[in-house]
Amino acid sequence: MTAAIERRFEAARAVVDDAARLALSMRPPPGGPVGTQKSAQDWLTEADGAVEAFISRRMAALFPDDGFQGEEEGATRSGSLRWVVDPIDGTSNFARGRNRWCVSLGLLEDDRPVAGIVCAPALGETYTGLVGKGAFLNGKPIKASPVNDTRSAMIEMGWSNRVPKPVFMEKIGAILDSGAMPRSGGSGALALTDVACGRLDAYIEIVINLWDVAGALPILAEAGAKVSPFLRDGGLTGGATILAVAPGIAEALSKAVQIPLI
Ligand code: LIP
Repeated sequence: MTAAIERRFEAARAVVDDAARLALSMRPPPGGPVGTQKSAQDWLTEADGAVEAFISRRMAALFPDDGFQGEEEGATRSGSLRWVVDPIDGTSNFARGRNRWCVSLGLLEDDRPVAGIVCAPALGETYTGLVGKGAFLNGKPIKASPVNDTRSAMIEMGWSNRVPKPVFMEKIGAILDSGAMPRSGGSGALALTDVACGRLDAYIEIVINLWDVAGALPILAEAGAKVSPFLRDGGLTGGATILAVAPGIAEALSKAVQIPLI
């Protein structure tokens, strides 16, 4: 791990903390959804744009030569070191005043994830990961769960209008047939970090985007989770499938849901 990346990681933690505080101050009160739909059930709030612009400004001031890509504005700067942000992951929850959402920021070096920060201020939790330096939740080391039987596993499956219903139903059916307990929480980034700390034993999403996962990928790797080759399979340039799973059930689940891990 280079000093340049470690310096960026430390600086980014402060930026994400401030961005998360801004997001929390803009969160709608509990109640019906406040925001607009970019497409069916794909929500957008004022905070998504405001938080992304905030992070972009701060990272540009700190590291003007770095690249920057966000969910809302796309790739606005290029560089061999590139920041990839989801300003509010779990916007459908955020829009209703729920707690399950986060600010997710990942650093890629030549398209390889090297550092990640996922901050859920309404939950009082921040996940961090730096390649070669471990994965942490609020500063405490984390690792994927020791579960080795899908019949005692808890598995989350992400939903979006990007996935045809028959495909979604087929995968949920395979999860149930494996004897696992299903979940769906509305934030891919928080589901992936839940796998990293063993609160979940696996997460599957058929079509998810780089900004949803860039922060969590280094955290998963450092926590010993097995992850399908999302970046190789098109995730660098568009939506792709992800399976992140505890090592003890990786082979069985990969076979059951037909998502290769290599
Ligand atoms: C969400 C992801 C979730 C997916 C949703 C959406 P957003 O991101 O976290 O996994 O199922 O469709 O993409 O829109 O809240 O940033």
